[in-house]
Amino acid sequence: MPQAAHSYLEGRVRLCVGDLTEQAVDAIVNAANSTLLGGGGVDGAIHRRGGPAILDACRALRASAWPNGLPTGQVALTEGGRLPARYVIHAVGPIHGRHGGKEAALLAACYGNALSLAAGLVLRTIAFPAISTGVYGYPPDEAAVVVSTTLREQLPRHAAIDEVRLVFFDSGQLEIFAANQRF
Ligand code: AR6
Repeated sequence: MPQAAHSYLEGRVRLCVGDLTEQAVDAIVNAANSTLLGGGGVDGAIHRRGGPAILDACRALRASAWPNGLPTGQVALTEGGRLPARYVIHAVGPIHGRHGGKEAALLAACYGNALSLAAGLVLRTIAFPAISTGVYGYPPDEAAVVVSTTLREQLPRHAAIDEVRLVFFDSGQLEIFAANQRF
């Protein structure tokens, strides 16, 4: 379980080290790419563990709502397949250095849009990976500022959400977040 020292906003935000795909929450957020058709990192892990139903649902989204792919900063919902989580919220994070200075706003949009989608479905627990801080190269200390500020500003609007869990792959990443957060 996360330690008390790593909980913020009256316990509504908790940090933990672990595998996102093992989180038994209402929804986990995927650090996807705009194709929605899978990739490496946390995206690959979600599709492996969740099974083909998630990819089928992503293909259906491409055939309907997002024929040209999901734009950066936007989110889309699928079922969770065989994951412990009921839903996956696919979010496309910014590639660091590729959005002409709009990277922070786009990263904030991923978190904000995922929260809004979850709240609209009356979901109570949602777990995020550190979007964009892997293959997409977003510096984790800068991401911590953006993510914590976004949650601090937006979580009060979503009273139904009990817990936002920020899941880090290793304790070093969690400590960078904790040292740079602005809750
Ligand atoms: N559980 C928790 N965190 C994880 C896990 C896991 N199972 N696996 C990786 N991480 P990344 P991005 C951490 O690269 O930077 C994919 O190919 C990882 O250590 O998964 O947003 C997509 O298809 C890092 O801190 O996502 C896109 O093309 C964080 O998750 C692209 O990568 C995010 O790393 C997206 O890149």
